[in-house]
Amino acid sequence: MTNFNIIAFDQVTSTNDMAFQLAREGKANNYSIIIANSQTGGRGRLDRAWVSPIGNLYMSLLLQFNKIDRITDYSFLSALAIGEVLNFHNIQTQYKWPNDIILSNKKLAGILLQLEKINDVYNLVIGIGVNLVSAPEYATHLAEYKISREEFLKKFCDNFLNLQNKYQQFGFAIIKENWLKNAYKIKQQITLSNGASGIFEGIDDEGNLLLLDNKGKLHKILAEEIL
Ligand code: BT5
Repeated sequence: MTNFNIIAFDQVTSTNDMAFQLAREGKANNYSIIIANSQTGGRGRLDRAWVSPIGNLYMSLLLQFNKIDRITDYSFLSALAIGEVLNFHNIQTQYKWPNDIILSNKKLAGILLQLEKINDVYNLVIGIGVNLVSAPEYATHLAEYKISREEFLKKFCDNFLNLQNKYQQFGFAIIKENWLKNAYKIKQQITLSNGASGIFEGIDDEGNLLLLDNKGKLHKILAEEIL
């Protein structure tokens, strides 16, 4: 049985930064989880800020590998682990490509993967923010459901291990299949941050978005946002 080692802080700049710092110091290792009550420099992708007041969940799960490819598989796997916690509470969310969790068309949670090689070991940090009690006005939260941070974290860890077992046995296909069942705007018209628009057909075996343009041509999108 894998033991998650939870290391808790009151306030940090970012739990992802703290995870790397502790990994460098040998104080965090495989399956360590850094949590904090609040973050002063919470981050999203492309250095965007993650609003991080007290009360929500800010966590970073550290995984260590001797060799790693297919890092982004873990982004989809983590999204499923979050989605399944919410399903358990009868909350139906959707997965927005590449890494958001959406509730009633608004962002509820985000995932930030970062990788750093330290002494020949690949340290993958999966940073997760879930709005348990509050959110910026353009986003949404779970306050009415009264889910504690501890409860959420415990369920997340169970789900993560389950999914990771399946992933190790069956590969990305099993993750992809489940992710697609709940994908936000799937088979609908979407516009991307690069201005391209078309039908969101699905994702490929690398997790790239497949966009069908109005001339019937399928485009593989590696890194844009759905607007
Ligand atoms: C993400 O980035 O969605 C990844 C967020 C990961 C946050 C966690 S918290 C624990 C760990 N430590 C960190 O420092 N980070 C991770 P992205 O897809 O780039 O989305 C960022 C955008 O989401 C921002 O530009 C805002 O528009 C929006 N946003 C910021 N704070 C939010 C919040 N609390 N809830 C919902 N949306 C938010």
